[in-house]
Amino acid sequence: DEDMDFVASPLPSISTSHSQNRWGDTTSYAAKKKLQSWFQLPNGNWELGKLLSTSGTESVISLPEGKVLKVKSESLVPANPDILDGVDDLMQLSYLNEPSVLYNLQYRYKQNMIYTKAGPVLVAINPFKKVPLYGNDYIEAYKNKSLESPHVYAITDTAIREMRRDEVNQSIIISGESGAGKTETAKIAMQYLAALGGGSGIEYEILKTNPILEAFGNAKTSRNDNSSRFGKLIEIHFSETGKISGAKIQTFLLEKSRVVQCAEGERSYHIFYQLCAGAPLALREKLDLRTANDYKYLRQSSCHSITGVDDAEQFHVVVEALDTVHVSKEDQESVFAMLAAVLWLGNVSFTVIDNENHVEPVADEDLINVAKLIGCNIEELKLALSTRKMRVGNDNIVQKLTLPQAIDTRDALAKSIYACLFDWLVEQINKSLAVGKRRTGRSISILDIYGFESFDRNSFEQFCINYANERLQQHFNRHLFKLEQEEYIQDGIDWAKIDFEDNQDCLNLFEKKPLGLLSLLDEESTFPNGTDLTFANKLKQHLNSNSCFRGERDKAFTVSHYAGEVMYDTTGFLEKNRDLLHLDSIQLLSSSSCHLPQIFASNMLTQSNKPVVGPLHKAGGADSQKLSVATKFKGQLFQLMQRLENTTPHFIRCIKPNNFQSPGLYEQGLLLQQLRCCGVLEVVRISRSGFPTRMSHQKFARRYGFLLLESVASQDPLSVSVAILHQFNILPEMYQVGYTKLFFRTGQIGVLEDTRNRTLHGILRVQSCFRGHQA
Ligand code: AOV
Ligand code: MG
Repeated sequence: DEDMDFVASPLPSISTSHSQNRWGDTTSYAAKKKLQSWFQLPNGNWELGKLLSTSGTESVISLPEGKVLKVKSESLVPANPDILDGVDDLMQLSYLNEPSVLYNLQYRYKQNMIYTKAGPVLVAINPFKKVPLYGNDYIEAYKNKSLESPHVYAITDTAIREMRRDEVNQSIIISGESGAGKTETAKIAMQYLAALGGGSGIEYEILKTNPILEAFGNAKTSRNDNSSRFGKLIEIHFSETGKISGAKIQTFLLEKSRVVQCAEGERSYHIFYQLCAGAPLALREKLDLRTANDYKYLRQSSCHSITGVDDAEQFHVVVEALDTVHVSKEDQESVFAMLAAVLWLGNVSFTVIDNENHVEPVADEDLINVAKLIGCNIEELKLALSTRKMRVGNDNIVQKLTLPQAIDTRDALAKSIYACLFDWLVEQINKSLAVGKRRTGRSISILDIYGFESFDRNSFEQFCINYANERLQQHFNRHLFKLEQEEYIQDGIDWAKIDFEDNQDCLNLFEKKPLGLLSLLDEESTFPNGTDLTFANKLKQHLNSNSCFRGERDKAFTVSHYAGEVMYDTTGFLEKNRDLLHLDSIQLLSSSSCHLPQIFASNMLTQSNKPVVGPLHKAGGADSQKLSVATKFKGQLFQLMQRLENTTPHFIRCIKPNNFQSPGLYEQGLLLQQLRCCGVLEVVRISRSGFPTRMSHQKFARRYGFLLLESVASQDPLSVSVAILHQFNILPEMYQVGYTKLFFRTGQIGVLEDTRNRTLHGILRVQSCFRGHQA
């Protein structure tokens, strides 16, 4: 007897067949036969099974392919009633278990509904294909609220509304692993804001910053064909009339090592390939441009093109965008000359000139081109690349460089030219977007940083990127736990604040002084004799007792990040952290007859990042004033967090359904891992210990009122609701009555829903009998 089965079931689940019935489709309830629950297959995937019988500890279930299994009852996880299939907020699920969350997201994803709310958070699952959810019609629909399903537009609209209503600056904080869709999401949010208009075309300018910054700051990695290699905060300002009055972009730590080295299958920055492929003839001749394959820096990886991307065409998009943000044609040409200089610099080779292995650059076409493009004297360039002036006591001496030293010097120069160029471009963009006079001081900021990364080999760059993500994760946790608990308090229910597990331990591992990763790195960077190996050993010596740290063989160590373990190889850590550019190189740039190198040189000199003059390769001595890269980055992140703290945050969690950038492939395990570690399930977890199901008094009374056996004296929704609760013996600890809503613990609404379904089922049966008699 099915009904007996139901009563005997240890599972409170009441849903039956996994049919396609939708909300309110009461007729199909009659078709239901078996109870449903989730069963985990050996491969880790969850499958919806029909519970055939259960006897205490053992249950028999049938899986979709007709397989029947005897399983431990405790291995089954209750599934939600079908009425909750594809709900647009995970908070509406009665059972917030992992398979139910996964199923709900997948259910939606299959129908191109890539956005789902997880309480206050918007979850966005990367579709890896064009989905028909964007454009002016959609923007209009969200603006006039004729569409309200979860969307980046909806969250951006909320931000605008709250900015106006509360007169508080807002932020849209986008996070997720590399390739999850953060940058695309940020652009979608910008699109919505731009639709508010501004006047004098400022909104177009803002949109055009994207192709520029992506060309210069994004590259193909093994994770993402268009991976951001810098962090970005764009602050969009509004006038009293709610129009855009300007914007300001702040960037964080560009991965400059990519300019001189890149892994097989990856690319350097897009702009290099775009320039090589798309420069018009006159420019090609002027810069002596060749193809990407003619440049050593680009040739290190055999990958020079990206499927579906036309670099030549992109070049024109970038030029147009530069025009839009008022970078003059003359400046544009200087920009391209700097790019070409970097490329030619990579081709400069050296010959040994004495028996001490000292070298000097080969005076060939490569070197001549570099000198020409930088606008400096060839002899001075040669000297800058092969010698170093040093001060010993009161004497100036000149030291010759060995091959590795000369190569480092050359690469350091290429990296700094590129990094300076990037910063300079951002500065030009900011000048063009400068906030007008009619601003209110109110703004909406959109944060898009590089996502959490774990490659086969992880270096200093991943170390910094993952540290940034760790900081952002903390911000996310704090706010979500706070918000969640505030809702209870606002609605006046009894609520003992709960503590939550956070990633503070991992942050401490990084930030603690003097024995944290960053401090130890800095300390070792300032030791003249410090090497990557001594650094790794020092970490092992001091941090091995830390639960987030594990020393590894050779020069490696592992950190347990919120998003998973990452093993870092310390090779190059000290050098990248010191990030030296010797005075000789800066002097070379300042001797240039060109405009940009001069600006770069003076920026390098005035930055807090003071260059170090000798000792040779023992740079960063005790007298150095230079801030290390890691310390500077940490400072930037602290500042960023402070700025965000002064805003009302709106969180978007991007999730990638597979590691192949492939549409339609939904890997449950990968999704689950991201949901777990990115904190979405964390939000779900708090909800579990709280009251995840909420329903307004009205809705509750409407939905279940007809089940009342005795009439209620007062028909107001609250009285009806309370009567229902009593009739069904919902235990007092299982719910709370708020001012406007009823709050239920997990699973409670399922009991009511079941009775409702069975009652409707009964009514239908009676009706069909009745009709049968009539026929
Ligand atoms: P990311 O910013 O999160 O990675 P992207 O925003 O660059 O990831 O997204 C990666 C790719 O996924 C894009 O190039 C698109 O092909 C696709 N994609 C993402 N969102 C959408 C969408 N809404 N519609 C269609 N395609 C999309 V990184 O920058 O690597 O952390 O450092
Ligand atoms: Mg990105």
